[in-house]
Amino acid sequence: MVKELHKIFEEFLAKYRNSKLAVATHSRADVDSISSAFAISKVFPNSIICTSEEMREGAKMLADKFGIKVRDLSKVDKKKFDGLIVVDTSTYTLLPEARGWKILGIIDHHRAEGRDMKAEFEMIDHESPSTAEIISNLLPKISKEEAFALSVGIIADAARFKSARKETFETLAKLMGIAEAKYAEMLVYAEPEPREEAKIAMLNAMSRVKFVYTAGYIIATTEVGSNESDAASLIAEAADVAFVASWRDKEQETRISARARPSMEVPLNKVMATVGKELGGAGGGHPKAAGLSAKAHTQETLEKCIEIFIRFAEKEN
Ligand SMILES: [Mn+2]
Repeated sequence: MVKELHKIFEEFLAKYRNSKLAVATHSRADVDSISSAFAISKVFPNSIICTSEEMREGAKMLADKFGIKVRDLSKVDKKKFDGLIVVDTSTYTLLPEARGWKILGIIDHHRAEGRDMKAEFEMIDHESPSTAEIISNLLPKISKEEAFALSVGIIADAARFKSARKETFETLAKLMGIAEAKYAEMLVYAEPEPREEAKIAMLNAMSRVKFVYTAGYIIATTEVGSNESDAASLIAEAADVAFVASWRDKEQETRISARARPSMEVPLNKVMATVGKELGGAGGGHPKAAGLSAKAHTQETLEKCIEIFIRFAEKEN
């Protein structure tokens, strides 16, 4: 844990503890962002929790379990609040409703590409596999419920510990002690049973996979109507890298979810940032799990992903 973050957090608390705040997750909140918002809202007693778009399954289950009241950020009157705390993102692409809000604090673990939010207090550690891990080490006191929720966030974002570090296990062990819950119980929330439509979307994505073997890597691409990140994770179990496209009619844009095997060395967050920029959108994320939005059709976007990926891969060699 970066020592500096503790100091920033203490100053942040001292200044805004009693302010009227909204704590917001990124859109389509996952368990990392909802558990982070839940824990942070506890230390700011006059805060509410906000999200945008429908939450993911695990996040919904966690919210139900602990009675976490979640409001739609676009329907909250910002004039009635002193400001916003954003958790688990620092880009407007993933939380457009934050525009116009005074952002007082950001707690996030994503890399700098695509970061366009600015806050008075920024607690960002891109070495951390989850925001929940950062927060677990910032909070002076953690209740049983918060410990359970944060554990789930850590388990989910570390992708079954593929991206874990020593601190991840130490933090999780400490939280599990407080939560008094079994790992299997937490896994139900961290990796919820997919719905039928998600299973069908993943199988459809797999049936349409195309792949090329170039620059020393097997690159798979496919298209799907929804669940692109689930499909990308699944396909990247076999291919070195998977780019899964999904067309969004409402936004008239393509979303790409990119995933890589642990041995793949090209930083996907940089690939996504470059492709996003070239196609009028934005991208970012982590080296082995990243995404983008682009103002282009799915095929064109996928072709661009391969082109830029190869450019980066050749630079590595
Ligand atoms: Mn996260």
